[in-house]
Order: sequence, then structure tokens, then C-alpha cells
Amino acid sequence: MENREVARILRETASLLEIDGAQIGRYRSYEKAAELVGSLSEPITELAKDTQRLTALPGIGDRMAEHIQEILKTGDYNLRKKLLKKYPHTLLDLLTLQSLGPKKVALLWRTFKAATVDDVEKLAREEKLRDLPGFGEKSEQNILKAVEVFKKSSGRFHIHTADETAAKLIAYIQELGKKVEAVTPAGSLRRGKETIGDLDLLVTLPPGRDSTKDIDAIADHILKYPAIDQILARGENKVSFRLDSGMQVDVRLLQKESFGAALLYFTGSKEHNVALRGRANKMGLTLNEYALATLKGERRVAGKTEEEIYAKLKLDYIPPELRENTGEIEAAAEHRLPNLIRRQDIRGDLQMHTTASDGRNSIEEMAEAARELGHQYIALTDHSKAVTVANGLDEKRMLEQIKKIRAANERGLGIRLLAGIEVDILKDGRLDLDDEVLAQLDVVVTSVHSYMNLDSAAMTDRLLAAIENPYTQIIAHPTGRLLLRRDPFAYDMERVLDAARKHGVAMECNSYPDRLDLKDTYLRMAKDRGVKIVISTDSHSTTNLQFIRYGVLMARRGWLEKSDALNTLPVDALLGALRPKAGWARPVPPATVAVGKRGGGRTRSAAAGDKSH
Ligand code: DGT
Ligand code: CA
Ligand code: CA
Ligand code: ZN
Repeated sequence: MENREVARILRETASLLEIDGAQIGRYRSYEKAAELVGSLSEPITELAKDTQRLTALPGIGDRMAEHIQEILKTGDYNLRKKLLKKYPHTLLDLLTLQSLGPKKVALLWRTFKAATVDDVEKLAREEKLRDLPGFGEKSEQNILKAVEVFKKSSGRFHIHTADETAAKLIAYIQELGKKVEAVTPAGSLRRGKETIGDLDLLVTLPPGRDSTKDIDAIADHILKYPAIDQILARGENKVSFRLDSGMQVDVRLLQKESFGAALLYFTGSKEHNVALRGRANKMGLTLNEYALATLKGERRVAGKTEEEIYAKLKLDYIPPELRENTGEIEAAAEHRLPNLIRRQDIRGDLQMHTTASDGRNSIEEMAEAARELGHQYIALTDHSKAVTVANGLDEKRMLEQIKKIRAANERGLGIRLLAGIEVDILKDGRLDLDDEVLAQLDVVVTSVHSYMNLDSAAMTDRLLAAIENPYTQIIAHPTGRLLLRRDPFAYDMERVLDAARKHGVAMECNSYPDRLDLKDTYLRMAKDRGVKIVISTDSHSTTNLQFIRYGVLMARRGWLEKSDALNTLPVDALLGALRPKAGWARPVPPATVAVGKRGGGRTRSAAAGDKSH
């Protein structure tokens, strides 16, 4: 079992216990265990072989260790099963609605026997929720919004989930050894789309081992994959099934000769394919999943590789991330496709959290993991005080944290550590820490974590104010969306990007798989306006640092080149390219207090001095 599955069972148990009215200590212990298991880098199956190692984890006592072992042994958990006899399974869906926690779900169940998203939607529409304790007209509206997001997203998966599922399935299929030539992911996963509907895999057969009998044997093996919940179809060259996680998989079995044509076809997007077929037809050719051929199909022109098909269509090779029919075919015809940014171009990561706020690892642990990933520098950017749930830093703790970061940097960890902050943009656009403190930092990342439902005009003003603040260098997760869970903030992106360009503020491409924010189309919009991008992970543990590749994928989908992202630069060039500290001068204090204790001038020169070494 995967850590994530164990974590899910623990989390669901916690929620069901809370619905059931259990004591807070009881369900919290399951929640904490779920969080912990979800963030472990080592497989829990390994760790749990030794009970003492399990109980050595923070917050895991003897009882919880037994529970975890039961889950690993039986694939489920007895208490969860018992609770699900008492409450319908669909209550767990209700819990995924952004505005409903277990307490409210329990109340809806007790009062109306509301068990499904549809039940709750109906009650909200009929205005029956507003009079319940803890609800109001506003919560009815929020619930309706959340229902909409739920309906749009159900059946889709975050990209890292699809990626990991694909990797395991591919490894399993490859157990067949020489009977298969290659297993290649296609579809939206290959294009790097932000969420994935179903998984498309291509299995190529080696020449001479592609008889019907060979194909049958491969299909038999695939359909014995242990995580299959239900087989949906078995055709001559295709099998489809649904996994226990609910994810659907389409596997195509094909001849090596057609690999390029099939890969092109099943990578999509559909819109890109339609446009390519149109182009082929105009050239007197026909393109399908088997080959590019002359119109009547009498002669194959290409099919073995994608490269040769694009070449025969008189197009430069189009990377999968661009295949959305948004101008890439025209650009390929005119040899003006971008030279897309690559993972290895990234030299550092400018957003991550440590134990100082809500991260799981220390400064040193983050530094070491980042160095192992090949980064040359990182910025440690804990939360500021407004984010109380994340134990955000006030001025005093921030200054201590700066000292700690500088001291760790002095010790020489083989990676440059930059003192940073993810400072909150307050409701009115002000930043959540004093200028004196912000002036001492190397990197100031700003972001919104509260009052997310402001109307578009107010939210636009709020972001414009933050951008005009001379300390803001990077806006993190600019639209605040949580994929499959929460819609982006409403605001005027064009005005915000224009202001960012004017003030030299960079926008973040947040790589965390449930954010991916800015999204591809906004990244492209930013690039077109000359706004620089910083690709960061927003890591809350060392294991999150590798998410950088999803940010890079999103950046590629946004047509970004190496020069569009600031963290492709060496550290000194990066610091020089961020909004300059020279421009950070605050109004000079009146002469009478110019040399006073708060001496803004002094702080400023100290900060400038900092940058020069
Ligand atoms: P998804 O699964 O919703 O995340 O998105 P895709 O792009 O993976 O879509 P999917 O799985 O339905 O199909 C995979 C690719 O196969 C798709 O990108 C293009 C190709 N394809 C599938 N069905 C059709 C079709 O009816 N017509 C054309 N032209 N292409 C198709
Ligand atoms: Ca798909
Ligand atoms: Ca599919
Ligand atoms: Zn944040």
C-alpha cells in the first residue's frame, strides 16, 4: 500500500469519528497520523516492519502503530468500516466540499439526513440551511460555489497522483521483460496538463513478437494488475480498466512501426490532432493513429516516430506541452517555436517553509535535500504572523529566523541560503510585517491567504497595492486556486500583470501539484507582457522539493524559455534581477528623527551592504 492510501484511510477515520461526535483528542490523533504518513519519504510498508521505528515517529503511540499495521495487513481499517455502516459513504464526498467540515456535515446529516452533494445543493437552493446554527445566507452561497467546483472536478486527478500511478503500472507491465518493447505514457499526462482525467498508456511490441497470441498474453498480464477494481473493456488492441483509486486507464497495444503515429494520436490534444489532420489533408495526405499516408491510403509516408511525421507535414517538432492548438502549429510552420525551459535550467527554489512556521523540516534539512536535487540556492520563506494557523512569524521571530538562516549559510552547507519570507498581503493590500524587517531580507515573497472572496474590483486593488509596495519582489500563488477544490480569486489579471511589469515584480509559477499557479495561459500572458516568472515549489517538507518538475511542465505549457524564469540565473544574477533593493528607499524621515532609533536610512544601507557580498 502507498503512504497516500494509508493516510487517506486514517484521515477518513478521523472525519467519521468527528461526525460521530468523538472527543477531539481521539480524532485529532488520527488526523495527525494521516498528515505524518502522507509526508513520509520512506514507504510506510517498510517502516512498519519494525514497530519501534513506527512508534519513534512523532505522535505515533503503541495504539496508533497497531492501527497502521492493521491497515497495512488488511488493506482497510475496522473502525472505519464500522463507522461506514453507521453513516453513508457519500458523507466523505461532502467533506471534500471546500466550505463543509465534519461538524457541519454531521449537523446536516442529523437534521435533514442529507448524505450526498446533490442533497446539500438542493437544501442550499431551497434556502433551508441559513437558519441552522453556524450557517447563514453567505454559507449557502459558499456551499453552492463549492458544489459547482466539485461537479466540475469529480473524476479528475492531480498530476503527481497520475504520474505516480503511471510509474507503478509501467514498472508492472515491464515485468514482462522482452515481450514488450516499451511502455509510454500519452494523453494529458504527457502534455503536462494540470489535472488528468484518465491515464493513456502505449505498449509497443517488439518485431516478431506481435502475433495475436503475444498480444493476448500481454493483455492477460496487464489485467492481473493487483490494483484493478474493475475491467471496463478488452478489445483486440486495447484494454481499459478502473483502479481502486477510481482512476481509469486505457492501454493500447501496438506495432513498433506505428509507434509515432499512435503516440501523436493518443497524446492529443484532440484539438491539436484535428488541426494536424486538416493540414495533412491540404497536403494530399491522411493522418490517423497508424500512419501518415497518401489520401487513399495506398502509400505510407511516415509513422514510426513523431519527429518524422511533423517533418513530413513541414513542421518543426512540437513538444507535447504545446499541443493545444493555441498557435503552436503556425509557429512550427514558421520556425518560431520557443526553445522551452527545461528542468535542468533551474538553479534554485525561492519558496519553502521550515519548522519555524508550518513546514516539517529544519533549515538544514531543507538545504541538504535541495543541494541533493542539484539546486545552487534556496530561499527559506516561512509564513508571517497573519497566518496564525501556520504559526506565522512576527517581527521578533522573523529577525531570529534571519539570524538562523545567515548562521546556517555561514557554516557552508554547499548551497547558498537566502533569508526570505512569504509575507501576507492583508485585506487592504498592506504587508503583514514592518518595513524595517522586510528591508533585511534577501527575498520577499508576498501572497494572499485571507479574505479570498473579495469581489474582483477589491481584489484587483488589493494586489495592485501589494505590487506598489516597494518591498514586494515576487507574488506567490497569485490566483490562490486549489485544483479540484477551490476556484481562483476573481481579479483583473491584465491590470495586475501590467503593474507587475511596471514595478519589476515577478510572478510565481507555484509547482505544488494542487496549486500550479500561475496556470499555463496566465504564464504565457505574463511572458508576452515581459513579466518575469519564478518557478518555486512552496515545499512544506523535503519530499516536496521534487515538485519543481511540475512547475517546469506548467512553465513549458506557458511557452516559457529559460530567460523568462529568474531562478535559472546564478545566485548573484538572480539577486540583481529581483526588484532592486536600491528602489526600496522609503520616504526619508523628517530631519529631527533621521538619526533616531528606528533609523530607516540605516536599515536600508545595511540591506544594501548585504547584497554586495
Ligand atoms: P484527459 O484524459 O481528460 O485528461 O485528457 P486526454 O487529452 O488524455 O484525453 P483522452 O484520454 O480522452 O484521449 C487521449 C488522447 O487520444 C486525446 O488527447 C486525443 C486522442 N483522442 C481520443 N479520442 C479521440 C477522438 O475521438 N478524436 C480524436 N481526434 N482524438 C481522440
Ligand atoms: Ca487521458
Ligand atoms: Ca483515455
Ligand atoms: Zn502560501
